[in-house]
Amino acid sequence: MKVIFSKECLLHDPPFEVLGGQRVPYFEKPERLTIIENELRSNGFEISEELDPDIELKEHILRVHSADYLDYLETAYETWVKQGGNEISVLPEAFPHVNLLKASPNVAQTTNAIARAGVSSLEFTSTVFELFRIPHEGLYCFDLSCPITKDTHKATLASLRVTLTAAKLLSSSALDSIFALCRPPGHHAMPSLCAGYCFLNNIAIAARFIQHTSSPDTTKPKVAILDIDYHHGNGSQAAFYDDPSVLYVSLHGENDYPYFTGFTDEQGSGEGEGYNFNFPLPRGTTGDDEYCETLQRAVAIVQKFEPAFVLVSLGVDTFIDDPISDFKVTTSGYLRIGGIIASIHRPTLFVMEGGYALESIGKNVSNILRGFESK
Ligand code: OKP
Ligand code: ZN
Repeated sequence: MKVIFSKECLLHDPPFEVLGGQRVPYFEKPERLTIIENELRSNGFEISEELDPDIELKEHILRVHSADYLDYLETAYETWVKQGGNEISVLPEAFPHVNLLKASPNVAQTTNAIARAGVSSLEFTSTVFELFRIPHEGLYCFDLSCPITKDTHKATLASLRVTLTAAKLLSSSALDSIFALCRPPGHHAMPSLCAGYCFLNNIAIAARFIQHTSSPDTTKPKVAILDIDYHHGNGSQAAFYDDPSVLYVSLHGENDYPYFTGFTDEQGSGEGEGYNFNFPLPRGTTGDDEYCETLQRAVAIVQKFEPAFVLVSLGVDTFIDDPISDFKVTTSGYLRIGGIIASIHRPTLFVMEGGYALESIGKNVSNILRGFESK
């Protein structure tokens, strides 16, 4: 399987995040990628750092994200520093909660740069921000895991270019599969929100990219997203919630981050009803057998959909020793998982998402890909 990678993905390197009420070293580290890269190399995978320069990223990003959010990601660091913020990173400390705004519409008039509240009633959005020169950060973020450093924007674009280069190769040649080895990850990112280490939703943008760049005389290809990261991909779910041409199926830890999404009764809306499937699994007890059993059911749903392409949100934070997750999947379990995904028999794009156990992340990812290939 060919692997696409870029060193620019390593540029995003915030020193800390706030987790469990504490300041802790950032879990989503650049080393994650270099460890995987080295392991894949020593397993004989071909790794290409040649990215496609012709893909107009912005055009494709705008199919999933809003223009003002994109503008925010591009300028947030600069604006923050200019207004006296620290030079480490942009990190909000107050969020324009809808109930706060309902009670006091005047919060939109704050000009206090230190409060860093990023306030607006949701109807006003960015126009008012520009008018009053109000800091944006709280508006475009829903947790404390997404510090924006000097190079974050550059890294997020590299991450996306890796993904779209891989998507283009898969959809334009006769490849069975390809792996986008990228970070920051994407599946939590919403149209106008970063969170869960995610800024741009790589896999959602790739799904739209494939649909929009396929030959005009064929019908729009159906795409299935299979999300095997430990966390529910709220952003990917939201991007296609009312769209029957993109199926979203996720296995994830029950009652864990992002906490407010991922329940079984989220099944899609309007025309998209019946094209969204969530499989929350119990924390603490879900091991190889339980996981693979549910994955078989998820795969059966994907097969019935008959997608032209399968896009896999590849997280290995389901691993037994993952520091922020609660499943018990083992290193050899990933060989089985790869094999089950291969049984769909469709061209498959793997996109890197989570996985934080540095000692095993390389082997775990390589086992999924090897399991897929040997099936
Ligand atoms: C990103 B990905 C859990 C706190 C979680 C953010 C986790 C983001 C995971 N106790 N904080 O899906 O791997
Ligand atoms: Zn995850």
